[in-house]
Amino acid sequence: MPALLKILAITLCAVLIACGSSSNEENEIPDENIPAEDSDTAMPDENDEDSNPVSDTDSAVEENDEDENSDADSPENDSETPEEDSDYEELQTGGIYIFSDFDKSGNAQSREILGNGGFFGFSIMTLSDKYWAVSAIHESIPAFDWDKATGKLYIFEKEKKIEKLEDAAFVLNHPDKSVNVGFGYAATELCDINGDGFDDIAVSSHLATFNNLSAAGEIVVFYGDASGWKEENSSISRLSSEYIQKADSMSQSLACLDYDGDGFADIFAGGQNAGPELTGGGSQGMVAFFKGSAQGLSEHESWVLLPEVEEKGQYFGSGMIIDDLDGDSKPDLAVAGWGLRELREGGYEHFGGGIYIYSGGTDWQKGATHKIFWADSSQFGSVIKTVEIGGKKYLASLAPKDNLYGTISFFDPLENFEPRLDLLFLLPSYLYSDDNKISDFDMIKLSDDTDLIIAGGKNFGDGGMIFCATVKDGTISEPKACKFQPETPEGGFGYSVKNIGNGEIVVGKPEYIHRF
Ligand SMILES: [Ca+2]
Ligand SMILES: [Ca+2]
Ligand SMILES: [Ca+2]
Repeated sequence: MPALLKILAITLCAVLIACGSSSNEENEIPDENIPAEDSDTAMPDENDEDSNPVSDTDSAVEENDEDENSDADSPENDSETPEEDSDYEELQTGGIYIFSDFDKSGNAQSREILGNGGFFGFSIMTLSDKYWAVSAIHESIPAFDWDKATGKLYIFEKEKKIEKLEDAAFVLNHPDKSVNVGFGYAATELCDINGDGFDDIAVSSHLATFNNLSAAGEIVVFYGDASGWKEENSSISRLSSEYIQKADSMSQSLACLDYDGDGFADIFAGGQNAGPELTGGGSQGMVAFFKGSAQGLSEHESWVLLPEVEEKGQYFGSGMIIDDLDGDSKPDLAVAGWGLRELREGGYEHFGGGIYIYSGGTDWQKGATHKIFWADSSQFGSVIKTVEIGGKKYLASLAPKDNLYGTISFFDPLENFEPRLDLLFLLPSYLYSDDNKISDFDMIKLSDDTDLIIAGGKNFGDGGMIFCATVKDGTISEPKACKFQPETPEGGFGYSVKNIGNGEIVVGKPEYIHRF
């Protein structure tokens, strides 16, 4: 371990946005890595002058930096970091746990992989049948130098037993080495955007600045060739001057599909603060369509999708899925907005968040074919996924402010997206303080008649926790702490949860601080 590595213990919040900036929205933002639309400084607030990572690790991790005027990113400040105990070093490595070999009763083997800083484990995604990926959205070159945090995306092969970071097949950076752009917050599955027969990948940089527009966001596309992906073979796309604004957060959600059928995969990108400026300020959130061609992804959007209700604070585009939900072999689009309003007679009565579904085979620009809403103010749609229960596909959604700790609900595409209320994932109410919220979830098949739901949150317990419930023959068990998790989870364990599609569940602990 190089001797000069700095000790860093900063919350995700402190690093990636100006958390202290106040928002006038009735809802607080569930994802601390998205800028508030009305924030003056949507750019990341570097470092944390007040935290003392060496003397009190726990409180340093818990602590939020409310001080927007901190200039702690200066070299002078960096060198002031106290080394009170020379016997060990602490590094905010981040990390993941990989759980494998699930048996019928829900036991599993585990292995831990530490990152190289920058909140490794923040996002976990599948890219194809062959690849999956983990982002460290604030990793730097060199490592642990927060002034040079370009973010990294680690791409792993599913067939390989991953034991360490160096097992990555590819490691990608922002091609311009732009710092603090949220690189790797999301990525598309592999698809061929320029039609050359090699898979390409679109990666978000939703906090990227364009001109003076901080956190406007941009899409980075890496074009594959016979040797894979590299920064030299990439392009950047962003919203045109018609739409681009500060804090759009464009590309926080991404999906690819050859929508117009010309043989070149196209990209759908969402930004929860994007969209035309409304009377009185703010935007609805927006999804933008970027066209693929032999030259690569178009620089600007061709058209956009907006929600029906013209009100700000709907965060349309905060999440997105393209998948054949209803099994008719045509891809469907699901767009979530965690403040989405429902249009009802007599006014906007409902603003709990929602999901718009655009069915395959219809013109998506004409509007959604189905809309799903949930409890008022529940921030429904904060995370959406497709899952399988008993071999049948469901659309699943997290509502972090529903009940005490959040709920996960399941919707049947073959029944008009009606909820399966009998499968609602709801934690028992007596366990934790009510600032603990589920932040992510996924499912894995244990046997032909049993599936396991796994949901996590970084604030449960002392360092995060994951909870498990089985669904057996259509009946859900009471959720309990998963028995295969570490005895004393640390570092925001459970912040991200992903079934990577090879029989393994990967759980992130992006805030983890390792003691050497
Ligand atoms: Ca290609
Ligand atoms: Ca196309
Ligand atoms: Ca379909």
